[in-house]
Amino acid sequence: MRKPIGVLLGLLLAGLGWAQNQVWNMATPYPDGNFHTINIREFAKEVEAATQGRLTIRVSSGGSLLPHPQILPGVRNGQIQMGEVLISLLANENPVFALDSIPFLVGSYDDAQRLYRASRPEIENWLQRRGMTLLFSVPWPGQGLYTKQPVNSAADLKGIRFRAFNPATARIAELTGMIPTQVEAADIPQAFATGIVAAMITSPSTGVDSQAWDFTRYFYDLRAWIPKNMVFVSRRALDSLSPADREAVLAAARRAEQRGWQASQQEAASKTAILAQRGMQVLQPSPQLVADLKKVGEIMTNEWLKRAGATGVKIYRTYLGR
Ligand code: PCA
Repeated sequence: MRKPIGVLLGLLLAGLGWAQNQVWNMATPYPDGNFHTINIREFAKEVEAATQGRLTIRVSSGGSLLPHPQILPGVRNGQIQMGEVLISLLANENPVFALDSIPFLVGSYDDAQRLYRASRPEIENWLQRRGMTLLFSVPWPGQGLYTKQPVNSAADLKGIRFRAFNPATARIAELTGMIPTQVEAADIPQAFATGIVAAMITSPSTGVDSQAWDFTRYFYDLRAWIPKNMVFVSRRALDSLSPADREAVLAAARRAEQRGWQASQQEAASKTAILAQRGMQVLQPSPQLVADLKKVGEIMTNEWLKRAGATGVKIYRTYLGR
């Protein structure tokens, strides 16, 4: 008795174009213990519960499913259904993606939230035009400087081999006379161990993930910018859900975004404390170092404005409130 009903229901759903139990493969470049990944797994759990198992999201962390630069193309071409990337990794695709990685453009989470609100429509449109939907975006804690030697000004950085993670960090290195090499978060310990790099600017979270105390001694708490990740899905995959299940995914995404912004702010303090516990010198940057890096930020803002185009400038103005 039961089986024919199940078959009929299946045919009915198939006729409506809604697939039944689905599995989405989701790739993130960041490791399991990271707060972004923990948040995403919570999102996946909520989705599975809300859809009563009709949708399972299988999260692969640490770039194990696809390397970071392949994650967005992978979702776009249907190889996987969902992904997370650092938004500013895509800076060369659209100027809006570079905005959250300009040094000292934002000075707080409130600023970062306003910048996100101003840029979100363009980020969404960009993804939509390529067959993808933005689910949520969560910031990293403010970015600080990790070095082996004390650094009191940009002059002290000259000639140092520097770990870059996007075009903006490569540009910061150039403007301060450092030598940048792009290194994914998962490869940081090895890059330091083999001498490819000797300094980096990243969050306390990534410092703890990579056990920065093994290869650097100083952490300067610059909070120089607040970059964001975004989690997105293939629109085709999203559209294959029933309207109710689709709404369940979007509602869980809204909760994940809120949870993530809160977790990020807590991380900033808790992970900085771990750096100190592990023996790193956690220091306030000198006024000279801050002034030097603010100058770098001004140069980068001007460079950005030159290539931002009308949409970019509008977003920037909206953020500034003028
Ligand atoms: N962690 C990532 C991006 C920004 C951050 O805080 C990384 O270092 O690759």
